[in-house]
Amino acid sequence: MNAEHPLIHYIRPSAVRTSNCPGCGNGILAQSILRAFDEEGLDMDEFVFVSGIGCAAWIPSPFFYADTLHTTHGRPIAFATGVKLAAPDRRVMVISGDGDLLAIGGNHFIHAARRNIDMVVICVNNSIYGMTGGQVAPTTPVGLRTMTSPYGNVENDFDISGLAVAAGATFVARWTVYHALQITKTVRKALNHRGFSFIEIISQCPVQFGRKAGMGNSVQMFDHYKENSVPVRKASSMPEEERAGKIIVGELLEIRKPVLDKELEKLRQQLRKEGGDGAN
Ligand SMILES: Cc1ncc(C[n+]2csc(CCOP(=O)(O)OP(=O)(O)O)c2C)c(N)n1
Ligand code: SF4
Ligand SMILES: [Mg+2]
Repeated sequence: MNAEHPLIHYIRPSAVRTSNCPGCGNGILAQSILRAFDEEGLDMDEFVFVSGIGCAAWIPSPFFYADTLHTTHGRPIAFATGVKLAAPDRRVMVISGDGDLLAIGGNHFIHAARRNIDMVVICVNNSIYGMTGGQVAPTTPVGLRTMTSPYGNVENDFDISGLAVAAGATFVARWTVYHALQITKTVRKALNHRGFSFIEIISQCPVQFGRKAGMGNSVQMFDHYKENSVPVRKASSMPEEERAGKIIVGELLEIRKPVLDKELEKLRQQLRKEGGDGAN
């Protein structure tokens, strides 16, 4: 029997062995993303996948058999912006971690959302810096003991999807890795949206987060996601105290606004017509 994985042709032949720990949520997410490409019948050659540094950053690079840019910590959106503005015909997808995109990379994130740059950004929110040994992140819940908060985290955590909405993103969604099929559907939608699309994926890091937060192993964390996720429509009619501790999932925002590369092109054409500086 041929037991070849149906998505294997999307994986770079030299990179079929994953570097992720057993039970990590990253594998589920990688499959859900690739299934979206498969179902949309998209050509990976049209895309540039960009990531920073961290376990999540390994999802596209080196695994996706496509043009991938594995950049420096915190800078994938800056590189992705450069790609999109220099080569607007290429489609851009950023896949990286919560620390990478929202701690050191937070400024790039909010300004790319504000400018509505045409790219899909998928953030693996495992509430921790996984790759470097479990340091506190801006997504780490208050009270959690981590390597850098040995007496419990005293800092408030970000609602990163809320931040994306407030900063000006035009498509925003949140799922957990328990929602593998929903992730695929949402990624397909994001791929058909023009502008800054942000998808937050709550994912388990059983090694650096689960055992420290007392959430147990990957199966127990998975059960937690299943039992505590509430669809956004239902959540909107729930009293505040019932919503506490719940993970609000679903598509949170989809609006249309001018997209940066198209606006720049319009400006260039206008300046060319007027014989101004845009002629070059
Ligand atoms: C400028 C810089 N600062 C710090 C680091 C160390 N570093 C590498 S990955 C990382 C955090 C990764 O966390 P996250 O983005 O959440 O990814 P995860 O491993 O959790 O998927 C840090 C602090 C670095 N490589 N470069
Ligand atoms: S350290 Fe955590 S996030 Fe990184 S590969 Fe292992 S389980 Fe996944
Ligand atoms: Mg992380």
